[in-house]
Amino acid sequence: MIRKKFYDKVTQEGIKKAHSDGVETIWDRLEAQQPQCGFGQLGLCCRNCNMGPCRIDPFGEGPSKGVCGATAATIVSRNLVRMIAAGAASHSDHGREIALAFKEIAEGELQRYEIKDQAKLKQVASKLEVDTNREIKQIAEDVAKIALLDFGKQDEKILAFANAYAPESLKKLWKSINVAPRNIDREVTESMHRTHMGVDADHFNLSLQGIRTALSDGWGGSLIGSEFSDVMFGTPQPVQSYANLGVLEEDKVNVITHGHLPILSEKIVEAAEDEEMIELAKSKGAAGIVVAGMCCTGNEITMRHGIPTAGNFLQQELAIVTGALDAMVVDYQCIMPSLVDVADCYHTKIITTSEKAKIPGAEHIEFYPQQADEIARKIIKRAIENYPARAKDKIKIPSEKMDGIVGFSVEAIVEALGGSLNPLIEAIKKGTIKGIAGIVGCNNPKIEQDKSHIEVAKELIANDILVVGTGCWSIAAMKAGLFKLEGAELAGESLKTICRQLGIPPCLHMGSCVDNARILAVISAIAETLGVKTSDLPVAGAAPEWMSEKAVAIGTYFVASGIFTVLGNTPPILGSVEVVKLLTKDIEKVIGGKFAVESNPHKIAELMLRHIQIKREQLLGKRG
Ligand code: BF8
Ligand code: SF4
Repeated sequence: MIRKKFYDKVTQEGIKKAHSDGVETIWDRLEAQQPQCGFGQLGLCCRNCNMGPCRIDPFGEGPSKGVCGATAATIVSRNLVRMIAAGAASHSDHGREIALAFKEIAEGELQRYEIKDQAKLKQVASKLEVDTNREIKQIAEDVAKIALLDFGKQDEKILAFANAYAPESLKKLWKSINVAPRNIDREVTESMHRTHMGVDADHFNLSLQGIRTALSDGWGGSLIGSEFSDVMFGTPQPVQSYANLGVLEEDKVNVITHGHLPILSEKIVEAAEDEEMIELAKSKGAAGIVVAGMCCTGNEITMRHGIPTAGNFLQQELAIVTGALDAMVVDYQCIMPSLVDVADCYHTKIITTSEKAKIPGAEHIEFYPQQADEIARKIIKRAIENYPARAKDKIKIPSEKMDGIVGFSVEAIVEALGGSLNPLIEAIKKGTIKGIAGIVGCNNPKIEQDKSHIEVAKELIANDILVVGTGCWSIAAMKAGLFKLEGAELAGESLKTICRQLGIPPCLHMGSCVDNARILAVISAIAETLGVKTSDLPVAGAAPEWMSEKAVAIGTYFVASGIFTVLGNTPPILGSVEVVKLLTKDIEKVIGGKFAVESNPHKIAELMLRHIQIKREQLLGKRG
């Protein structure tokens, strides 16, 4: 094993059990991959055409150019732009699916879902300058139309959603350097075009397109996904929930819904609450049905209903290793194909549901929103029927689970503050809250699971920084008790007092990865109220344990929205000094934000604190 020590004891025990059951896990496979390709790690390998693959010698002894003449800077930046494009495409394709379902609801074609939050719809509509003094159906139709046009309009104008939501200062800046996103699909397509053999070779120019593509995600695809999910399923409000594998129950049918799409997970939750299903479970000898989430779809249903979360990215195999998981229902993104191999050693059914994401060896039950209820019941039924197949001697559910308060949408934060963001802004001005930090992103087996997530957050709150976050960070934070009201005990004196007054934890769960749009909204609103640029605010971001291409897109749109962002492990860019210098230094003058790379959690926090301190001094000095 590469790592003998695990921050989360549940993971430690799970790995031990996996090994004694003869199961290989992600950590074993990482070890088997060592040493990983040095060219790949540096971003110096190109296989964008069949004159290659080409690789550049980082030591200057071998070739310094590809067959076509591409330099290290060209190759590294092209590879990075492709990562951003894949990440943006993933979030945005998810956003599109939500928008399409929303359009059908608006048109009365999809009866299985409804517009649960009409007030939110009106709020979105008025931002988009859609007349809200009409029937809900008409408003919804217009809003859906605008969203879908953002995926395919052919003019040069900025996305309607980005135009409606981004602060004027950011839009002006984006326009001035020609990175305002025009069309969500177009930016991804153009990124693929520019990185084709023999197109864009200028690393700066390529990086600008990377930025434009990332912005089409953060202020486009993700934002649409997040806002429409609120309209369709309800805007999250504070609710108690639980996290870690201990949420599974031995005497009940256990179903985990894993992936990203709330259109599916919402219906799985409903189906499991169906009396008929509960009776069926009882007829098989179970005491009931537990639905738990995993990864971001888990975040979606915990935020809206307090449904427990079984774990974050690195725990997906270990959930099966409990021997008590009757079905894992997956849609797409962050789902390891290895789940099927792990499930082979137990009785768990892996059920794929998206036509876009099939796994050899899994059972495929395709999910259509038009038949959502029937299909969700069919899936739950499969889990129930599988309950008697458990091997009793293989069952071991860890007892650990942690409670916490989740559900901090922007609306919920505003409500907790008494109706506006002003008390937060005043607290920042006074210094009782020194600043805001966003911590987001994945787990990565190269990093001790959850350790950086938690230690960075703890150090920030101890320094009176309010921490908000999403994705697998949120699940880590919840498991560590940072979403408990008592979590405030770990905060600095003034943050502690504020948390007690407001009845909020010191770290706020803002949702899934597409909900990073919520963080952008809070930051933008604060900047606009203060009449400053987002890059002037005492705000910093971090993705301490990132691994996915989506995280690269997120980091990039945060930077391009003026936020200093620390990455906890190195992206594959070290092969080009020019690209490194651009992204960690020069880009700040262009766009207001920049990246830093640092793996030590204490140093990550230090970098963020220093940045926040500098911005505080500048901001308060400027404001007199
Ligand atoms: O979209 S944080 S491991 S689950 S990519 Fe994946 Fe990373 Fe988790 Fe959600 Ni986000
Ligand atoms: Fe090699 Fe250029 Fe082809 Fe890349 S695009 S594989 S560097 S020849």
